[in-house]
Amino acid sequence: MSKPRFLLSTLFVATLFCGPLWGQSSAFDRADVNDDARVDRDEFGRIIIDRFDCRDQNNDGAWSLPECRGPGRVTLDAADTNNDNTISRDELTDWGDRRFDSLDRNRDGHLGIQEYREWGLSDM
Ligand SMILES: [Ca+2]
Ligand SMILES: [Ca+2]
Ligand SMILES: [Ca+2]
Repeated sequence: MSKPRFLLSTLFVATLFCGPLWGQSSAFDRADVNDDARVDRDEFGRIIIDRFDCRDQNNDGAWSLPECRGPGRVTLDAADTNNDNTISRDELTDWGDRRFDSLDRNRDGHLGIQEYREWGLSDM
């Protein structure tokens, strides 16, 4: 494989797993694993953990400050409950639970596309 093609393929795979390249409905479709047109708590949690694994570049099981760049800073402030300036997997899971509850405005235990759209990965 030529170098430009290799770089393009790498970019594609990284985007596929680490961030949205397509519109919100595609992001919603990817989150909605069982295709029931809504995102439940487990599906939401899976997205959160996928993001965690992608961002944990040194594989130490936590997000440190450099790994929380950009919008991730918002998550750091909200999720770092023990104030050690890193986010553990458990802290992120707990934050995801709270975030799910705040997004689920009609309290039906699912995120519809409108509710999910409000999130849009903007705080991770
Ligand atoms: Ca679903
Ligand atoms: Ca922490
Ligand atoms: Ca809902």
